[in-house]
Amino acid sequence: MTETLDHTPSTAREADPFPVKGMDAVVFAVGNAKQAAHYYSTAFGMKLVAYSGPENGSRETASYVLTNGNARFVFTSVIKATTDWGRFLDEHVAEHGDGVIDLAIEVPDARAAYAHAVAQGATGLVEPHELEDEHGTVVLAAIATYGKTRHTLVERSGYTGPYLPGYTAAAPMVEPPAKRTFQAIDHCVGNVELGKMNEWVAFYNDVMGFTNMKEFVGDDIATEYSALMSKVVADGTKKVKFPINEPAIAKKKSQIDEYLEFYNGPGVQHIALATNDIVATVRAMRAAGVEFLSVPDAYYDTLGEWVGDTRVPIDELRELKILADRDEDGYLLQIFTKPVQDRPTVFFEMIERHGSMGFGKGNFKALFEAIEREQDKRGNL
Ligand code: TYF
Ligand code: FE
Repeated sequence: MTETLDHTPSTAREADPFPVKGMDAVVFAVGNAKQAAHYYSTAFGMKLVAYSGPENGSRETASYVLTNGNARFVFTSVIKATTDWGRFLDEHVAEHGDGVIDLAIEVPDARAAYAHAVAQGATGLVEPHELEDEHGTVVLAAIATYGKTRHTLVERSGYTGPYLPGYTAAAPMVEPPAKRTFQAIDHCVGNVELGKMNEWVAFYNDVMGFTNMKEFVGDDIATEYSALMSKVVADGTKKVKFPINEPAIAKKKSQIDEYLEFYNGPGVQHIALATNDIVATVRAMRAAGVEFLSVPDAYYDTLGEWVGDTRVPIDELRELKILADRDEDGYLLQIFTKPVQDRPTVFFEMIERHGSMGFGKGNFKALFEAIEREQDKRGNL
């Protein structure tokens, strides 16, 4: 037997098998992308930057691209389905209501990322291919994740267009707010069926080399009040963070079961948006009509005792119903919207981090009780 020496430099040997640059976009399939774009402009303070539709060569779908800092959302609707893609979108909206179809990830090398993912067992949905226009070339590929959700792998390599080839720059729908409401996607949460959480955690471990973050909601806490189990996977730089929830058996129907029932399967539950002034953000969003979950006043009576000093006085947190949590690394402020469509499915979180890399574990009890009060209002007992 001959011995093979490994001449690979140690840096390359230890290199991340699936390097990522960050979230590229959250893509929603909706019934009316024009109105969704308006809501995310006026209520979430985002800015329309690009458009694709019949006016610029896309006769089947209309897509609106909105940004806020590094965060990018795309809203797509079918105009008239003529291909499998249009029929997929039509069916998606009929079955799931408005929802997320794609958590697109920017990668330095889409071909390598796709090859690695598929070799590690991912289902390939779109083979790597180039798209080109006068602004440059991008490489796209896509793999499947939970439910009908996908991860498009986007290699931008210097592309200078407003989004992707096929899109043209668009003027904002309304004057964007003077003060930015948020600047990045902090994490994207998936709900999967009972017993599937660990499979999906293993998927991200194997396919993307993501590692488990320390915060998780285990059996003990689940059965007591949360009726869910949750684990968080993240890339090595912690720029892309994906918590995965599954329902747990409890006295009442789990909030995750409610989602799975009304979404008709697994999918994206919430998107957390990072802000550096949650007070201003929540004031602006409330003024624009966004509804947030409320915790009882009693939460604030004891908050100072365990959270200590935060940038925002407790009275202001109390007024706006913002939650706070602290761990060994620092603290965070967070708040959750009610579902943003009639189905009790997708919602948003606004989060202001000061050192803490957690997800608000100290708030799970108060938060989950607030969610249960909303479930009760919907007749869910
Ligand atoms: O992303 C998280 O883990 C936190 C907490 O249904 C959370 O935002 C977890 C589950 C849930 C709502 C919030
Ligand atoms: Fe969250």
